[in-house]
Amino acid sequence: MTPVLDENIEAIYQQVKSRNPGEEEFHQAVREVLETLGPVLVKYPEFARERIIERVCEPERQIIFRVPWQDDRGEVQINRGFRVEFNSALGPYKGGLRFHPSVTLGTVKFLGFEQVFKNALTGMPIGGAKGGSDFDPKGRSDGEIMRFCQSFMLELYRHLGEYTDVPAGDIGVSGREIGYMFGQYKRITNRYESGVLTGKGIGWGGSLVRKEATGYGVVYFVREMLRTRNETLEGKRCIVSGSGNVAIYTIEKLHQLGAKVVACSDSGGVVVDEQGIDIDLLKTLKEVERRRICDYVKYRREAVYQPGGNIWDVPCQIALPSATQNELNGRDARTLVRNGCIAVAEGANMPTTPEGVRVFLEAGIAYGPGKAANAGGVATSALEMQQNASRDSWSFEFTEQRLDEIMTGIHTLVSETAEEFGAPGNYVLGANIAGFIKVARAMLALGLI
Ligand code: NDP
Ligand code: 2IT
Repeated sequence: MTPVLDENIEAIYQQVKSRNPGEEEFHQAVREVLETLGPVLVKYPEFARERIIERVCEPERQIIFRVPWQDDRGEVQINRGFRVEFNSALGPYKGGLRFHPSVTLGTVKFLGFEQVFKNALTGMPIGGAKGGSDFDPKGRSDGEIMRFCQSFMLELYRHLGEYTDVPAGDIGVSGREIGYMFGQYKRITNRYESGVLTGKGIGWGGSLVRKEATGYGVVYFVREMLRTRNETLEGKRCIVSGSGNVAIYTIEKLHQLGAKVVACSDSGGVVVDEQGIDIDLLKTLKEVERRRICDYVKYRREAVYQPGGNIWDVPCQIALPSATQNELNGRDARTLVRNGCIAVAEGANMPTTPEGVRVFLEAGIAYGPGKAANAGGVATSALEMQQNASRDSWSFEFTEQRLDEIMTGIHTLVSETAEEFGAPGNYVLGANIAGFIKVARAMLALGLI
């Protein structure tokens, strides 16, 4: 059953729905946060008086623009670009860019909304934003990707700046795309403003560990969740959905810490490798050769490819959804619980449907929502900004240590907040409330913004 909202909060939610028609993913993300905020308004009546929730649900600025570009055949293509600058109470807008044909304004708004609270949890001085385009990079040549990125930046640059708005990658955007966008920004502005984008390459302003950070951070978060239950990762059987940036480095760190990942996926199907996913092979296929996961079994005879398969049917102790939103539904959650899953941590943003979340919470398994569990990526982006601001670059070991401390700190903050608000072990409630309170306090202090 869908939980009932507190009366005042229900009215706010209804208003969000009617003001943002058709944006179901945004409604879903807002509702999930609002469901947990009732007790906060009781403890902090000034948040209600100053209408902080209503303000937090309204982006500070939404930018939609045309992105025309020419493909390799000389034909004109038109895509739509977005940047939703959601909240800058804690610092410059910060959040990734997603290039995927499914991207709509509602998608970018849900991601921007989540980003506000996630970024607050990191404790770093960053506000929340998200952007992207309905551009589909699949099958496009390097030249086409470059021309698209240049056209995208030709419009977006005017809204960016190291003190204003600092994008990074997300689905379909990694080091290559950040390079093309940074090059174009530099050319237009005639400024080598390193801190305007994060996820840059090593050697031209990027930070070591940024590429690995989201996945590594998720695993540190799982390690901490397990610690509260006197468990470790050693020998645990895991599955990781997706096979992109987040999935790859989640798998790598799980293996480093003694767990075994037996399955991963992409939008075409699932690979099951009972010997444990070969991370070097996966990296070569995905990062170097940009191929599909189905090719994995050509090199690992003992592995099996299931076209159109459902990864959540593969029995495991730990599940790490790391592909996209709403990829794990109520049925999948029940399957996982039935198969003995003890922990779930979200590398992706909002990968679990509301029904799936309820199944996990009711089953009492350790469930780390994306806002907390995948915050290591953006936290390390903030470390990249810090290095850029001081014209310094840190060692891998030092940066990874900082990431570990940040993730452990988020776990502590979220756990303590859940306890304080009477729901020990409920990381959803803890993350939403802890993130919200930080943003709300800053908004109050800054006057009516
Ligand atoms: P990538 O583009 O590197 O990889 C995305 C992976 O997810 C691919 O395997 C892709 O499969 C799969 N996927 C994407 N969309 C769909 C879809 N609609 N249906 C099924 N599978 C899909 O992206 P990232 O690894 O960077 O991002 C993955 C998730 O992690 C996203 O939710 C993102 O928001 C989140 N995230 C990313 C961070 C980062 O630093 N990159 C930080 C925090 C969260 P295919 O190739 O077949 O499309
Ligand atoms: O969802 C996310 O946190 C990201 N895609 C990373 C954002 C960032 O600015 O590093």
